[in-house]
Amino acid sequence: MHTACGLDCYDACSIIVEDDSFKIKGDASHPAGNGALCALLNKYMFETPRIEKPRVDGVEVSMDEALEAVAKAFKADKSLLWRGSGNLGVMQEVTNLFMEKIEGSLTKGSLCDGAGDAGIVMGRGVNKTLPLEQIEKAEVVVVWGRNVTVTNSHIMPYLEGKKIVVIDPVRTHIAKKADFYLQIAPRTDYYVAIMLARFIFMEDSDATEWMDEFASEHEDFYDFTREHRIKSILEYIGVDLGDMGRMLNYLRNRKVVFLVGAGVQKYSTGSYVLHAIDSLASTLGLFGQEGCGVSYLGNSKLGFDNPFSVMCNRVQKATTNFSDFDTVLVQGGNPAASMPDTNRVKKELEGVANLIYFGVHENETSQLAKIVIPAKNFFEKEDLRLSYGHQYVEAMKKVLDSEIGISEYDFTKSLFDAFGLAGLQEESYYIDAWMDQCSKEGENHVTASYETLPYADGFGEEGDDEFEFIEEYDDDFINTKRFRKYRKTSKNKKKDETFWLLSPKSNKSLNTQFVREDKVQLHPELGYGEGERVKISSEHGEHEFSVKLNEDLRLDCVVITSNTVGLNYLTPAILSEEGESACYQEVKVEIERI
Ligand SMILES: Nc1nc2c(c(=O)[nH]1)N[C@H]1C(S)=C(S)[C@@H](COP(=O)(O)OP(=O)(O)OC[C@H]3O[C@@H](n4cnc5c(=O)[nH]c(N)nc54)[C@H](O)[C@@H]3O)O[C@H]1N2
Ligand SMILES: Nc1nc2c(c(=O)[nH]1)N[C@H]1C(S)=C(S)[C@@H](COP(=O)(O)OP(=O)(O)OC[C@H]3O[C@@H](n4cnc5c(=O)[nH]c(N)nc54)[C@H](O)[C@@H]3O)O[C@H]1N2
Ligand code: SF4
Ligand SMILES: [Mo]
Repeated sequence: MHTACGLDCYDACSIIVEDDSFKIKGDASHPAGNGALCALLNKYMFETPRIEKPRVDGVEVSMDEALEAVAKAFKADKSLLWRGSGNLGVMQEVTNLFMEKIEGSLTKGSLCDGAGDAGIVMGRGVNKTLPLEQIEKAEVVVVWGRNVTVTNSHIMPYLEGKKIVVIDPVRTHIAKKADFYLQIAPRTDYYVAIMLARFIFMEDSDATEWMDEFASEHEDFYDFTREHRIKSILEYIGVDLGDMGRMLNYLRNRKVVFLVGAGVQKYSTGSYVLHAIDSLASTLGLFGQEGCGVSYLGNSKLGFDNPFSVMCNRVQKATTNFSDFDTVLVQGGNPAASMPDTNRVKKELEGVANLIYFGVHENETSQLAKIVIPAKNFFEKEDLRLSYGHQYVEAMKKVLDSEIGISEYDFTKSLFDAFGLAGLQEESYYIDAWMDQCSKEGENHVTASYETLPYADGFGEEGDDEFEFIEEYDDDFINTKRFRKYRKTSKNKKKDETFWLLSPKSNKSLNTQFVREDKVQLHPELGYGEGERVKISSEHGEHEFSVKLNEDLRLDCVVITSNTVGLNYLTPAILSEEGESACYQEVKVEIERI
């Protein structure tokens, strides 16, 4: 039997299940797989204890009693569904249909890729996924703020035999193997892209003919890049002219793919970064060409008619005021740890009369909930999986029977029944509605918007618009007092210094699912010892961590992976300027011995 991994990951692996023994393995024949599953599925997911029994007010009850308590909670005036990304199956959204019927609220915006997505839409009109076959045909792959060996390991076979360039403040595993590595200061990617574009124009390496047809405002863009002073900006990025020259050698007259990750855009200015990278790509004429393009987290639902799209009031996901609601259903998420500004979030969640947690594992949010409903995991229910990393669509088949938990569909059905509502179709109706909109490429299903050469005819919804270059950049953060103080004191003693807080993903967890961590990674030159306990603080909060030395970091950064308990006490409850996205890395922290 076949199914697919439901975890929130670029790869969306196809899985082969041996029927009687329930042994799972990767599907070697699938274009997005190499026969291997990652350690999360081989080990950590199955070692993590499940929530087995429902609870109401801390007391274990039967599923029927728990669902009755849920129905009663939804009789209250104001209710909210806050959905996380614990499972990326499309059936997660079936609960929308109930929220619409009771005129409840949903969320808008993003904890994840929203800022970058907004930047892409500003330039290209729509965010199409770059198909794997174009990555395969590239000569040069620029891995730009994506930690591919951890978060996207099944892309690795596609990088073989290519020139690899890495742009990342951390010397990652792929950076060590790269042909060229730029260890830039965090939050300077916008400038990197603008500088590279400026040099390409200066030396007449730009794709003038392509731009005349598809991006005709290129003269204005060249003028815009010239408003940026070269010397001070290169210093700010932490590179020199030689680095830029070497970088250009990989970009000039080559088939280039940029693999851009979430790392570049966890800032208020995240949309500008993707817009600038896309503008650089246009300067090189990389759209709609074989072996070229910009791959980011694509909009996998583009082109689909979504049976779960509803008209509901929506509140911000990254800065939700939970206490505005009587009843909050948290489904497949862990806002008490994954949202920014944990001090604020916990206080807000404590102010909710009926907090319902619907998930697979215990976490910070289940600990605060009045009602806890165990969910079935993705092996135990029917679903369908799209990917933000590639074009393939997989059926997620039920391959395991379990006494534990309830599926999102059955949960929704029980609420429709309790409220005497009509209009919910059979489960298979919805799965078929998605599958029927896919097309077939050989043996595999691909998304509704799949094209082998996206943007070949042009940009925008209809494909007949031009690319719009970036033409402005506003940055409040570097003008704040805090930042100036940092600049002035950076030559002072270490204890006065502030550090960028980077929070990439870990290979033992999927966000806050599975193995949790308590470490902060520091450069050995900062003078702390392995295992030493330190307090990390920001203007938003503080938390204690244990030191792990890592000489692959820049001296102005600390790293705390996103599965670390207490990380988000340090991060700000702000939204990106475009894209309504969390800005986890818009923060500087201090280190103190304890
Ligand atoms: N094993 C595993 N896989 C996962 C996940 C997981 O938790 N575990 N999570 C999944 C999810 S939800 C997502 S969104 C994706 C995200 O996966 P990625 O796109 O890989 O994002 P991150 O791991 O957050 O960060 C990627 C890289 O950005 C770098 N970085 C940080 N700041 C900057 C910067 O200012 N500029 C540049 N150029 N680089 C910077 C970091 O050092 C890191 O190497 O991964 C998915 N895959
Ligand atoms: N500081 C910092 N914070 C971050 C990030 C960062 O880079 N830095 N990354 C952000 C990103 S990219 C993301 S995507 C968010 C993720 O944040 P969330 O969306 O809150 O995801 P998780 O924390 O992984 O919690 C997922 C929960 O879903 C439950 N679950 C799993 N499968 C199912 C299922 O089938 N049904 C139901 N009902 N529940 C299920 C699990 O029990 C798990 O506890 O975190 C964000 N938080
Ligand atoms: S978490 Fe990602 S790499 Fe691991 S099995 Fe699932 S889809 Fe594949
Ligand atoms: Mo994410």
